[in-house]
Amino acid sequence: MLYWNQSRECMPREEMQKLQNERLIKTVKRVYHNVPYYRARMQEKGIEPGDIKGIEDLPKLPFTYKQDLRDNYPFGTFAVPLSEIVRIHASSGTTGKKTVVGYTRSDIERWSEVMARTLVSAGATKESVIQVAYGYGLFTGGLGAHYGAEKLGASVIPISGGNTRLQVEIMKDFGTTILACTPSYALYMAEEIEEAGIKLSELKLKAGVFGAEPCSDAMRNEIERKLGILAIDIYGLSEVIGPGVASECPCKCGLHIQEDHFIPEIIDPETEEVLPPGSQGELVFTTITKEGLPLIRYRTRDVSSLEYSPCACGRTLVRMSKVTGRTDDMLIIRGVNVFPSQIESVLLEMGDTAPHYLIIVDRVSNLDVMEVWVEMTSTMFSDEVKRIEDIEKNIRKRIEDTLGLSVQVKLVEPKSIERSQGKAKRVIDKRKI
Ligand code: DLL
Repeated sequence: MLYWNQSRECMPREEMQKLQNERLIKTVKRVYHNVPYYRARMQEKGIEPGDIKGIEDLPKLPFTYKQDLRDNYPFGTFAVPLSEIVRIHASSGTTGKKTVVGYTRSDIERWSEVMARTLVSAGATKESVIQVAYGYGLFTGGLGAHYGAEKLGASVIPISGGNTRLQVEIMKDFGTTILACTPSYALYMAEEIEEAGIKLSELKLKAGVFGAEPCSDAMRNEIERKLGILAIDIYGLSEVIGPGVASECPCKCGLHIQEDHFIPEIIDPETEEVLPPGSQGELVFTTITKEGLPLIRYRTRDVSSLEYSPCACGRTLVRMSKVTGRTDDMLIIRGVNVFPSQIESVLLEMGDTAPHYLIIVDRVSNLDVMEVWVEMTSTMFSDEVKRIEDIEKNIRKRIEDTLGLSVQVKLVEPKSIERSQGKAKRVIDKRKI
């Protein structure tokens, strides 16, 4: 099987644009009438749904930011009553509150469809045994891949993340053919396989769909070599739907965006101007089929570019280049999105220490590790060791509860963290991705 939905994935451009026009017009009407937030933003810009006749009118519409979703926390930007929502997921916000996303029953159906396309582009079929080692829960990775795999009719192993020894044992015993997890976890598993003395010939693994964090070509090559598989980069974000927004095909020359559901634009993050195809800039998405949480011109903060030329795989869907960075300071640590401001909020709320901190991220044995250095106040510095240790422990617990990630906390001497004259340097990222 080459495609899951050939008529859509290989649709001639003019037909795709016609479909996008129709769907965009409907979406704009829907948000204007159902979401007070969008109505207000469009009124501010002096536009009405009738002004949007097709995708050429996209630049007339206002942008949506992560902050807008937070301001309307939790359900304020949903376009349907809660009784129509069958699933709620969430991802990290920049500070305390999460970004909440809701799906109607038919949103889940569409999400499964785009994830089935993604899995098929990695070579999955109904004969495949798919080990879903993305986290299940508020994170969209696990259930997104799960529903796509079930729609395809494959056999799904919903193992979720962690417990690597068991992952490897199951991979061997159940004959997993497709692995779904973050690329760094795939490398970690490769190591575990080696340590467990399992030979690649004892496994049936053929391919992996790896995403949720950046993966360079060098890292991909290493995964492919160590696991003896085809490694496909898959991209998505909770706000837009979760995984399933875009995925590579075996040609590995960009990620095909599921354009019949999501319209991409590349903008200059400073001037907010739309840039021509091929230019690098910030990726912006408008969803055109979602019911629960339709998004108009959502600022992803991911840096990429768009390529419209035909792909050797036969798909006509536009390709986005691998995400190379972000226009904000979000870090992705073991697949979890972390904003330095979340850590700052915890420290300020606790108020035990000075407001100076430094986050140090590294990759040790293919696993991301994060250490937070926090400066003691001068009074604290003269305190007894036991009290300092207690504070350290409390800070660690609060940060771990907030991020859902384990961290190391180190209290350091007053004035030992370098002060900045301009923008404070809060993060040292030593990972070579
Ligand atoms: O990471 C959804 C996902 C799950 C995608 C599983 C792929 C596989 P969020 O937690 O909302 O959703 O994080 C979204 O992660 O804006 C990017 O910065 C980053 N990201 C996701 N996929 C990739 C990728 C999921 N393939 C944020 N390459 C996005 C680089 C990625 N960064």
